[in-house]
Amino acid sequence: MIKVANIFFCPPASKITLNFFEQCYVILHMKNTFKVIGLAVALTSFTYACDCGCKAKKEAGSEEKAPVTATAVANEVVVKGDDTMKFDVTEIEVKAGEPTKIIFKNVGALPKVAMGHNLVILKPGSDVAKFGMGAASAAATEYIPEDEALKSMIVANTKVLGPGEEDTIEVTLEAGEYPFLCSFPGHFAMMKGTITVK
Ligand SMILES: [Cu+2]
Repeated sequence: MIKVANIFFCPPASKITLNFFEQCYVILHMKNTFKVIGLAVALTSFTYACDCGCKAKKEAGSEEKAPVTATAVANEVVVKGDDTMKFDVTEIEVKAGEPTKIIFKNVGALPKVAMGHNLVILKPGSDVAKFGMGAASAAATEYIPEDEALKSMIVANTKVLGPGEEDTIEVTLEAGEYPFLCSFPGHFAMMKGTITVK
C-alpha cells in the first residue's frame, strides 16, 4: 500500500493524503470483493483531489501578464524583446526635459530576417496601427517608412536588431504619452507600449 501511495503522491493535496491512507488501511482489512471497490473509490477521490490541487496551482501561476512598468532610474531604461514577440517592459516613466537613454536588447535566438526587432518611439497621439501597417512594407529602409506622413510621427528609433544585439536611443522628451512599438512586419499588435513623460 505504501508503494501505491508513493506512486500517486501529490504535494498540494496533503490533507487528502491522510484520508487516502485511512482508506488504504480499511481496504487492507476488507474481503476481496470490497477490496476492489474500495481501492477504486480511494484512487478516484485521490486522483480528483490531485487534479484539483495541481490545476489550482497552475492557474495561480499563469496570472503574470499585467503590464510591466519601468521607471527610469538615472534616466536609463533597458527594454528587451524576445522570440515570443514581446517587450518585457510596456510602460515606461521618465522625467520631462532630461536626457534619457533607452537601451533596447534583442534577447531572442531566432534569425533577424524571421524575428528582428526594433523600438520606435512615436509622437503623442500618433496612430500606432496606421504607422505599423505602413512601416511593414518598408523593408528596404529597415521598416522605417519613407512616407512623409508616417515618418513625421517618429521621435526616435533603434535599428532592427538580430539575436543578441542592442541599440540605444538618447532623447530628451517633453511631457506627454509617447507610444512605442516594434515596426518589424506583424509585430506591432503584440510589441507596443507607452512612455509617460512627466
Ligand atoms: Cu519585433
